[in-house]
Amino acid sequence: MNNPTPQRGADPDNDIRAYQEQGTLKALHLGNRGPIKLDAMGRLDPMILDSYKTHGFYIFEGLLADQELRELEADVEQIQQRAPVSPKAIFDQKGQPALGHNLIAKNFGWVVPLSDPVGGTDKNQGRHPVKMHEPKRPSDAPDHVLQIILGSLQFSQACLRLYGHPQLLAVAEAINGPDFTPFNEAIWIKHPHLGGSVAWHQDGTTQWGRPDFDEGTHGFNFMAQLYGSDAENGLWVVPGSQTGPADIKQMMREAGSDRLTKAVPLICAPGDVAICNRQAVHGSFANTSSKPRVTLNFGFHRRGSVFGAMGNGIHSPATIYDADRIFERAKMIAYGISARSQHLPDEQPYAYAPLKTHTMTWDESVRPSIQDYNLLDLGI
Ligand SMILES: O=C(O)CCC(=O)C(=O)O
Repeated sequence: MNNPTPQRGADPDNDIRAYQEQGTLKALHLGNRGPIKLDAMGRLDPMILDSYKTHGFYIFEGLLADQELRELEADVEQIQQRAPVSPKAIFDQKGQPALGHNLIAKNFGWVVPLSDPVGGTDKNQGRHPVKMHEPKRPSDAPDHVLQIILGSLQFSQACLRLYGHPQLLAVAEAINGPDFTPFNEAIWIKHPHLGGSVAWHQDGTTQWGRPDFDEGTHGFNFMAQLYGSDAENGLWVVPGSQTGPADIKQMMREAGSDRLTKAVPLICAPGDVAICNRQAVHGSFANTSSKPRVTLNFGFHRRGSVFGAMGNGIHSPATIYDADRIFERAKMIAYGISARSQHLPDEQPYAYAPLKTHTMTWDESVRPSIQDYNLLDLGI
């Protein structure tokens, strides 16, 4: 059968509202949300881990303090001001050399307003098999809007400090083991009335066939919410779909449109941090609402999933990941911890086992060495 094209009913506005309301209710009844709970040894409450394993995502409510949120917001604002003015530009809106103009990696991703740039194409190893509905753009919409900023730790001290968050790193340890490794980092921006969609997909592309495959093989992402997220502007996830490869085309046929029947939105307040299994089917619709969404993504893997694996070529050039490569990339964890502990000296820093015999202190003299650090992202 051909790819299903997104259909909308006779009264599309009513239909979408009903889908959003039902999805929101379902999401709030899953029981996979609440404050983070760690014991005196810094171990995550096993009930949280179970809930995450069952649903493929979990929301830590109210995790980020107001001050940290304000610092993140200021940095994200600054990055956007200093970003190239358009996809091929090398200057920012003030005519200054844009952030990243001197880097090898292409860190700024753009989208035609309200469009779906990847669904139904072979981009990203063809992992987005179906096209999303593309609402009509406002007549005054720009040609492109910024959708994603990669390698964000080199552009923002607040993001680097968030990366070293002791409670979040304890969660990474609980999910992936104490020798967990980085994946990548990204800032997702969904501009009000303009933000494009991210077609339904499962992130993992390379490890589905391994003999020891399980629901955690392709790791997970933290998704920290700057302004919150809801059914209109947020990411949607199909709970429980992380256990194996999903037939997304079939799911879409069953739904009769791009509104997958079992999907639910991430309902988050500012400062909530979700964890989302990279194998879970997820995606987001074009943001026709008046609410911005900014999500700070940073992901982690099990060492056993990346060591010796061939990279997927999506996040960095494809190569086999050996111990040196993992060590080099993992230095960002140590720098994050160090930057954070200088900024928040009263907080107990996380002890990252793989680098415990190395002293890696963050200071400005280190900055040149982290330029283009994301060329070493560990994509699988
Ligand atoms: O936040 C979004 O809208 C998309 C995020 C996503 O697809 C991902 O992290 O893989």
